[in-house]
Amino acid sequence: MSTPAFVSPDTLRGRFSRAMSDMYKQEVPLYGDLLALVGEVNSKVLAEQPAVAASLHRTGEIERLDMERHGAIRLGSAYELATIRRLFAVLGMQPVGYYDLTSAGVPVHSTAFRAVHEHALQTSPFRVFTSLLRLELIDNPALRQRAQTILDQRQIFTPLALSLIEQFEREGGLSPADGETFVEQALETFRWHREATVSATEYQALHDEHRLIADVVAFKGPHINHLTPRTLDIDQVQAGMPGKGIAPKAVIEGPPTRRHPILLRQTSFKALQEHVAFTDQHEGAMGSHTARFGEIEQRGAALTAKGRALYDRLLNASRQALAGFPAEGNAHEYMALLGEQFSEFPDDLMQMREQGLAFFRYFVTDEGREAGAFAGKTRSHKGDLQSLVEAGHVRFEPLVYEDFLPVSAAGIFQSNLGDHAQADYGTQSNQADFERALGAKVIDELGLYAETEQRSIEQCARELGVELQALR
Ligand code: OOG
Ligand code: NI
Repeated sequence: MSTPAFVSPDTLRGRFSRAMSDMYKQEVPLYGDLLALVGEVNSKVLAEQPAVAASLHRTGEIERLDMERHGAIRLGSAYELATIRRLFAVLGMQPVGYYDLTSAGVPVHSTAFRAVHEHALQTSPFRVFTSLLRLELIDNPALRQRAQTILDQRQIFTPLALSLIEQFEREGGLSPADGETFVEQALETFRWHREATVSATEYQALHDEHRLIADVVAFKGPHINHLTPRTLDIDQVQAGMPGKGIAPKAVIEGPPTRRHPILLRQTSFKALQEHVAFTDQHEGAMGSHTARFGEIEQRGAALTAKGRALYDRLLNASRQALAGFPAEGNAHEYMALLGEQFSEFPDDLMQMREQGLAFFRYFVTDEGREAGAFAGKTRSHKGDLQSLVEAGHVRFEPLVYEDFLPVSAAGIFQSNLGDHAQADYGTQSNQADFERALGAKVIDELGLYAETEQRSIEQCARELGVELQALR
């Protein structure tokens, strides 16, 4: 018997990402306008900054730029989280990282589903920030029980999606036709439903507890709440948004503007007021709910544990120096404080590399290739990466950050929930609970970056016919 030809999960992820974008464009037309603005700014940056363009060409990132986007969903139960993990596995996406948002007053904890290998990321870098509501943080027992009952009764996956997940797990893959069906069926989970699962009064009770609780519990499914394209210059997009009728939040989350971007900078525009029908309402008597918003991001270098510790320290210092949360009134002051603090973070790739602050990918240069061909066997001594870099035989490019930032995520949540939505849940981080609900451990993102970096060094060693020691 011949083995059936399975469609690659990477191909399916690319299709799913496109289908999601098409659906969201129809649901939220402003998203289409935002994509157009991001496209304009990206073309301008590529035309005006040849060094940026050259670096993106060398790493191959240029090919994924237009496909690049992340979405976010909020789930209500362990069943939903564990099943979404299985659903995303069909699309080659694994849970990476643990984010605790409770310390920022949002009763969820989260992970990011994404591809983990650089080749897979190159085919489709689609990611989904996935949060699980922590019902145990609702202190009104009757309301908590009611929310639990509602969530236990809903089924956010179609029967066909569930059976195709089982088939994928049983047989190790899906045929191209089944893959096509799977993409269509999986999309249904993320669709917006105007019909709520609760009455207007129940909605209000949930909403009064926390707006986010209403968003998760009162609806038929975990509607995708934003889809974020990647820009090469977030300051330009932020400045261009009002001209397109889009009102951005006051401050850009993450590090300040730099010559060599690090981690992730994000901004968003306010959630839309949507018409919804509660169970005790009929057409014509609609309620409203704010769920969905728009966001853009600029991605920079992935930082090592040391670089990340420096980032966290400088960010905390900036926020502490600012009395209160960054908002409309103190946006200017906050950006200035951020700029001052971050002058301590070297904005030079050579220094970032030498100080072990960021991850890089290494590539053999044309010179290196020529020298290698001439030198033949004589180079087969234990080479040292640093001397190859200094000789110009190997060059390095920063490895792009593929993940999220908890403080930024909290800022995005807050700006869309309204500034009054903060609650004090203390710090009750519980990764073990999250992983129990997920039915798996989350992958440590730093390990993934180190592996990609190491593979690029091994590739250089092979091409040059030398041995190179591992960096870390
Ligand atoms: C997720 C907010 C976090 C990001 O990019 O950090 C996020 C949500 O609002 O559900 O998407
Ligand atoms: Ni986001």
